[in-house]
Parts: sequence; C-alpha cells; structure tokens
Amino acid sequence: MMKPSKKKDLRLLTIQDISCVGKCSLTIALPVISAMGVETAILPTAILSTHTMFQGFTFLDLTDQMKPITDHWKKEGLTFDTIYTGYLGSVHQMDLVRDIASEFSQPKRPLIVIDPVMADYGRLYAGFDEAYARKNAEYCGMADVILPNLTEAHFMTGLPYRETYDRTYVQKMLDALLQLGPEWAVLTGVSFESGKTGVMAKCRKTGEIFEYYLDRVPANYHGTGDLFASVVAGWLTKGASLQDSLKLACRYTQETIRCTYESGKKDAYGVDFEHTLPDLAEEAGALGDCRSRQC
Ligand code: PXL
Repeated sequence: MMKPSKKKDLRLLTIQDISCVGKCSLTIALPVISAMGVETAILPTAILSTHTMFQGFTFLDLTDQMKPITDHWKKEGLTFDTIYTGYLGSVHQMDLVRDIASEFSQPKRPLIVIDPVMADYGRLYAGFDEAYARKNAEYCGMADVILPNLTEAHFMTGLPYRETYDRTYVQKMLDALLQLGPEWAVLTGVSFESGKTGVMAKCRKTGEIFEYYLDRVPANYHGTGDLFASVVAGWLTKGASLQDSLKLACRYTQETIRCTYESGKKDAYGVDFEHTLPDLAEEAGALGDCRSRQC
C-alpha cells in the first residue's frame, strides 16, 4: 500500500452539480477531497434544491457561467493536477468540459477522471435519455479513468443490462467500455457472490485486470457512488496507483456505509461520511501535514 504523499499544492477541479440537500455530488466531493489534503476547486454545473430522487426539486442551469468562470481562472494562471467530473446537466456541458480540459492542458495535462453519473438499477435518472447516454459514451473517451456502474455501462455500450451475470459478461462490458477510449475502465458495484461487492477494472494498454471485493453491507444509500469516485480521484491526485486508489476507496466507502447502517439509518437519504472523514484525512496523511507544521 502506498505511503501518503506529502507533496503540497495539489489542486483538483471537480465539475458537477450542487444539490443543496441530499448528500451527493459537490456536497460530497468538496469536503471529502479537501479532507484528503487536496485543494478542491469547484465548477458547479447547476443548483438543485435537492437531488433528483426527491419530488418537486428546483433546477437552475449554470451552463452560461461555466466559460466566464474558467476564462477568469485562465487569466489568473491557474492549473489543475486532476479534473474530475460527475453529474453533468446536459450534453452541451460535456462539450464545455472537453474545451476546459484542453484549455488547461498546459504545462501538464491534468489527469481526467469521469464518473458518468446518469443511471442505476437498470434505469436512467430523471431528465436523462438515450441521446444523453450516447453522448456520455463519447465523452468518456477522453478520460484516463472512467467509473460507471453496470447500468451506466449498459446505456453507454448498448450491451444488455443484467441483474445476474458472470465474469464473461463483466469482461465483455469492460472491453466495450475500453473501446470508447479511456485508459482504464472501472466497473463499480460488481458482485459474483451474494454478500460481496466491489470493482472490476481493465487497462486498455496492458490488458491488466484488477478486481477487489469486500463484504456487502445490506443497505442502499444514495450518494455512495459519488463518495467512492471522490476518494478515488483524491488518491489518484496524491499519486497512488489506480489499484491502491480503488482498494482504499472501496474500504472507505464500505466503512462509511457500515457506520451509517449501524446508526440505524434505513432510508436511502445518504451516508454519514461526516463521521468517517477524520479517518480518511488521517489515512491520506492530511492531518500529519498539519501537525508537522505545528499549526
Ligand atoms: O448521486 C448522483 C447524483 C448527483 N446529482 C444529482 C442527482 C444524482 C442522483 O440521483 O440527482 C442532481
């Protein structure tokens, strides 16, 4: 397992919505990645009163603000080690993000992590359609790492969605995802054994397969995909290998779900990451940085 890097001044840009209430997207990414000791710049794509699982949510599209905001950053000479995107409100925003990634590709191209948030349990989220999924497939082609669940992979590759499956199915899905162009495809929520869940990943260049599974906590909380992706993006930015990043993110996500479950919360509202964040900060070496500075 890697030793946490003490390198200073790492900066990640995350682009996704602000769901004001509901513990997902930016209300997870910002605290979690910051707690890992990585400066987290945000580019909000929309403001919603809640995430889209609530009834009657409000939605303010911020597409028009995205370019002026990044133009200002450009003038300020800002650079990013990583660009991590989650829920994007429209296909147009994917084109904008592609432009932003190329604008900020000097002096060093940032690592691109894409979580193509749009679906789960075999269905697209409210507001998305097949055209959005097709565009997401094309958009994922520019990533170093993509992190879809099996439903999102189904909508992007056109391969059938299955609730029960075997290794051949998952490997075919990974190959189809790699054909879209990313360096690594990571499928989340993979389970070949009841009571276990984890990830299976494949590298386009080397063909290497990496898998990691842990005991499944018997509850489904909203926002766990965003938590997992944020921790993966944080560790990658700190210089961890993809394999270590996935392991650490699986363990942290499982621990947070376990904590939430044991506190008696049975609904799908969100996970209590606030209680496990100090452990993540410690593991990431972020507390150590501060102590050694005696602040
Ligand atoms: O957790 C993913 C997510 C992010 N943002 C919004 C969502 C969802 C999932 O439903 O609705 C607005």
